[in-house]
Amino acid sequence: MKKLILAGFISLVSISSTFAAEHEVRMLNSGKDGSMVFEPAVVKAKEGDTIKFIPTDSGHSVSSTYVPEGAESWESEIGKEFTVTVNKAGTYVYKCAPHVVMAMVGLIKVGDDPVSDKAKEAAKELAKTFVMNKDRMEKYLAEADKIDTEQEAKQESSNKNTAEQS
Ligand SMILES: [Cu+2]
Repeated sequence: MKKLILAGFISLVSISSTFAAEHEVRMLNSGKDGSMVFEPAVVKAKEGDTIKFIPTDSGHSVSSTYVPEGAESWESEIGKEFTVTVNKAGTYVYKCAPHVVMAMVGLIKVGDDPVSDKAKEAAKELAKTFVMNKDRMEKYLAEADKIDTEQEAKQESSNKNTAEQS
């Protein structure tokens, strides 16, 4: 019996680790947040997930400006599709090199921890170089934090439901 439980546990673990998700982010001249945007600009991911940047419009690139400790920074070629695997938990900040002054930036939040002060600082430092859409980074940071709140609320209500049922 013990062996059976252990086998079940191992298969569960391996199933969950094979479910790495791929998130798609489009690079656009015009999107919901205005001109020169990554869409979605805020991605919530798990460790091991991949983020695929799609050059829907030409002339864009994606390069990291802040990555969590131990993670690799990246820089794509302009106009090319680019995929990055996020292996470390934390928040990744990135920009489109040609359009960073227009606030063409994005965030990837990996794991359930809130955005770290270090990442926030780096994001705000980058935002100082914006000459247009100056409030965009604040909006994105707020959105990254909001994702947590929503998930916690969902978690809490499902815990409550379970408690009520038992
Ligand atoms: Cu761009």
